[in-house]
Amino acid sequence: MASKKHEQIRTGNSVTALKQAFLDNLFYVQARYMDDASPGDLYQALAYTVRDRLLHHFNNSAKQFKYDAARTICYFSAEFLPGPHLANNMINLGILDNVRQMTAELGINLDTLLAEEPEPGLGNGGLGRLAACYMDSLATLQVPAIGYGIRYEHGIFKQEIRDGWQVETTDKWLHGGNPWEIRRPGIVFPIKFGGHTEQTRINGKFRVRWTPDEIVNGVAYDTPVSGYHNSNVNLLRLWHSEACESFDLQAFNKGDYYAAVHDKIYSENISKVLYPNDEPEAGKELRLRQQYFFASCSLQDMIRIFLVAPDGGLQGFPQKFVIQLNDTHPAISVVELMRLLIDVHHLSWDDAWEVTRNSFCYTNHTLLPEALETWPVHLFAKLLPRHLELIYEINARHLDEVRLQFHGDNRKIAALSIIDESGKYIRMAHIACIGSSRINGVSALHSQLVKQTVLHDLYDLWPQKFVNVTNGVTPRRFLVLSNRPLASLIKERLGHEEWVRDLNQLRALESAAEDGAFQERWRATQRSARVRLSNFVHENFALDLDPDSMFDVQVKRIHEYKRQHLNALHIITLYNRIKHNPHDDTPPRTFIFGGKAAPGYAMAKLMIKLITSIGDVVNRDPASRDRLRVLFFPNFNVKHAHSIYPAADLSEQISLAGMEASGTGNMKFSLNGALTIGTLDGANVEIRDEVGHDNFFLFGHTAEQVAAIRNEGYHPWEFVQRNAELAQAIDLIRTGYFSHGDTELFRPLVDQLMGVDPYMLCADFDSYINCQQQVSEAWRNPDHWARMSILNVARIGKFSSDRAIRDYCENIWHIKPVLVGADS
Ligand code: 26Q
Repeated sequence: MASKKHEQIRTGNSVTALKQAFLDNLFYVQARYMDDASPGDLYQALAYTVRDRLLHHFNNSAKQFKYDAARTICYFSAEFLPGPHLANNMINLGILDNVRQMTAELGINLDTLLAEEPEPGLGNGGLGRLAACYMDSLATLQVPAIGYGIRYEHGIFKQEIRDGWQVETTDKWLHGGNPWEIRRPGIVFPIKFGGHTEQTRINGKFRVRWTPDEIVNGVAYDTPVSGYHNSNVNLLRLWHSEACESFDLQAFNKGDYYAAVHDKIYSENISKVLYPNDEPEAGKELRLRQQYFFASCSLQDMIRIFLVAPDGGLQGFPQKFVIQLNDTHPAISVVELMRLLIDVHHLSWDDAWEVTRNSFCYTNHTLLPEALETWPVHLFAKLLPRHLELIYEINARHLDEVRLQFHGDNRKIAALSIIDESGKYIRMAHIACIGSSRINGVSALHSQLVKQTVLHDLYDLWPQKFVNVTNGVTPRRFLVLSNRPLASLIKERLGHEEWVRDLNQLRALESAAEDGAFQERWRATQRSARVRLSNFVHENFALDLDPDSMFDVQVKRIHEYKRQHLNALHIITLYNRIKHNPHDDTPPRTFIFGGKAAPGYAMAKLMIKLITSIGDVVNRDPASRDRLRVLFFPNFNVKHAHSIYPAADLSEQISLAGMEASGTGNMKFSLNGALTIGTLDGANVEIRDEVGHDNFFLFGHTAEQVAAIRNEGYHPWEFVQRNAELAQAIDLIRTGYFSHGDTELFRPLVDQLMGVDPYMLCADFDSYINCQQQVSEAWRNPDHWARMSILNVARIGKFSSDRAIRDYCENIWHIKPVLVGADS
């Protein structure tokens, strides 16, 4: 270890030490002096400066977890959406103020520099962001954890809006270099694909040998994950696929140089790009390769770590590790662990199964039956022949157990089989459930519905396996980092910052809800966030927003079930009212939408076009332009989320009840003081119970009513006939008012609404519009609104990801914190 004095300069936290370290990094890493450095160089230099301050903690944590033989949670997720690292790490290290001073002294604007950081968009939305919030909380709660996933070279596509349509461009987040990752060339595992299996006998023992026709290497890239104001730094380990040299040498030796190059390119494809969700079947083979690739790398890595310990008999594996499967994307891990234990480490079937069953837990994130993953049997036969054999064996033993319990019930047996009724598909959720000791949904309502619907038969078989863990979000990123003015106001009022680590302490704000002077400051803070966002919008999208209007925001992936088009129908209704009655005095509103549509999801893309087209008319029409503004904010991502949530007054959480598993945006809005208009769906139910029914705008049919209406037969046009405003709004779209007279453009959308309306917009329209009317009435009374807003923040503590992680630790993982000392 370097001398103490050297360390003080290299990693000290005083302004002087930070400045020296920053200038050193600027020169020795970027080879730049201050006067020839670009903003990108300055960003890199600061990122390395901050990273240097994490590295001792990072290594100390690893060492301590090893010595303590600490039980570790391994979070397996095909997606992680951590957002920009720099500001978050500075907050966690407690050096933000000193860094701000240091950069100011050098004449650098820290915010410009922060804006340089590209974000790792290694996820689609909620599920990936949840994984990142959980990594944050695990480190903050000092729980030993490894996040395992894929280092996609291209994350979620970048969204541009051209002529009102979504256009996708490739994300190049690694282009300028990634200062947060550490490549580990020594941590590399071979991953096999294809080929055939043979049964052999070795020393009289029955063995299976899998001879692949392709091998790819997985190389580890490590990113430190810091905890808030402590010395624990956990590990996010992402796998990069590379060609396996010995394999392309075979081709090379045959003199086939081009075949070798082809193999290289082909192997490196695996971690090339993240798949958007809601994609149709096509191109799925690569997706299965990705899933197996990261599952196998991660399990081999865990076994390596486990076997380093002297008494590491693999039967003890579940005492050291617990694996959480983030949806079914990593579910192949169940089969892969069986293969590694039996074929490579020679455990008996029963021992291997005992280890496997006790190692895994599974989180379900969806109720949509079409979103449950299945893979064609023939694809498995081609890509993972050994796994197919193991699946048949696991299934045979499983069905024997089922037969005993549901004696003679053939429907049950068919429903519980890993192989679907046609015999052609493998059901990944079945594998996940059979291989796991606990299965959880992500909100109280969702966990209930999981048991009643998608996993009903599995619940009947093992009711004790099913639990709920309501999702949560990290207050570090979604309040402290992104809404400093509000965080400061809270700190001032409460006289401490303990709430950052213990969000229930926000309860103490309740007494401030009635305090007129405090309400005034609260409102000023919220207005300042609207001003900041308006400035950004003015500069970037050449649109002027009125920061004194109500900011009504819906940001999330674009999907029919999330019903952005219901929001659009409301805007049209307000517009029609203004057109019919110029004296209409509805308070001015700014409607902000954001979110990506899957590239292959035509209806979602048309919804974007509808919103931008409504904006084109409403923002231009002199009758409406001072009262209604519509913005589609392009490329909604974590970075943009930082400035959008704080500026929101109203949070739109309007999915059809029974469709949204939890939602996490709903929590982020409320944490920033927005009021919610929402259905009884996902975690909305619990948010409303926590913040108080009077402080939440509820509308719409319940999940139970939705099911009943479906049963009786739903006829959307009956609702249209009964509601003149709905008929008018739909008619305006249909007759081309928003499409320059083109009556074809939005036809698919209109036909869907009038014909099937699978997400029951027509049934909920009336209740939604009435509820929006109440929102407008409440907005007229600023004191009343501020009071509700303060109470929302005061009572949102439950939705911290710290609480969620505590739930997992206590009820599912049985893991305790391990405190890493500052100088250990
Ligand atoms: C599957 C197969 C092939 C390609 C892509 C996918 C895929 C990828 C991502 C399927 C689904 C996802 C992501 C799902 C997701 O984000 N679900 C959300 O999870 C949140 C966290 O629990 C919940 O709050 C949301 O309600 C839920 O929609």
